[in-house]
Amino acid sequence: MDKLIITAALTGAETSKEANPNLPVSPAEIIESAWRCWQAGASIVHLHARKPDGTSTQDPQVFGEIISGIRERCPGCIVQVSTGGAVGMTPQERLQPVMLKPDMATLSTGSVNFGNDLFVNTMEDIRTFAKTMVEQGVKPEVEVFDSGMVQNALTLVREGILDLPQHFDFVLGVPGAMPGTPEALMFLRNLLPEGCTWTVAGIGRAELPLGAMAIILGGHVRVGFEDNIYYKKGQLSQGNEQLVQRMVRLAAELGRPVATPAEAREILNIGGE
Ligand code: KMH
Ligand code: ZN
Repeated sequence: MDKLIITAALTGAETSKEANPNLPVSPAEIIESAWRCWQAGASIVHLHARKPDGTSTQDPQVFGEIISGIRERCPGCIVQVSTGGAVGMTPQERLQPVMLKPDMATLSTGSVNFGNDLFVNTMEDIRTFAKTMVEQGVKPEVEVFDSGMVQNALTLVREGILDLPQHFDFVLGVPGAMPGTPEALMFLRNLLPEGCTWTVAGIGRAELPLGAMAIILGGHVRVGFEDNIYYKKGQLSQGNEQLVQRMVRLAAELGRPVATPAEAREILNIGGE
């Protein structure tokens, strides 16, 4: 079994400081949170950016500031930008941070209800996103909110746009998408072709149990305020690093070593440092 890759999803697009005052929002706060998570054992940071008023942005200048700060303070850490952005953004807007050549970028391979909103990804847009990532040398993380998204990713493989093995992230527990249950995780994992890697992002209270399952099953784990702002019921997390530290402890208890960023690069076949 590979060593465990922990991703810290630091900010997201939907969470607010009103919900958890410890949410990192400004570039300086995001860089500091990335450093703490990297120190705690995260090898990937998944990034969203915000405007000074707290609303979501895909502005490459803001992403550029965050990425260069993280590269300086967390050498080797794998930088993954969101191309999901926030619901309602145009595809062109969402794709912008890929041009900064981060190590990775998310690639949502389908459309889904997202609470009261719709998260729209047409096949044409998915192809454009995937081709752009390949052209820029950016490794995709295929974001799966619903099972058809695995099928769409495999369509891209058949079309020769993506190759195998790919790396997947199962985001489970978004209202309107697949639930944060063990059955949903097993179902999705069993759809993947041999050799593909996967991580799980359990939303809210699903974060901890699905993380534990992934540790046991040989998958990887994503934690952080994008997915969950609580440490436990009724208790807000003091920082993203607290959620990373818990996964590190759990992995130690379950006998699964945690990957360094260099080891994570090897597992995911990402060059450079
Ligand atoms: N904010 C969601 C609508 C991603 O980062 O690529 C999409 C999202 C996925 O967060
Ligand atoms: Zn995201």
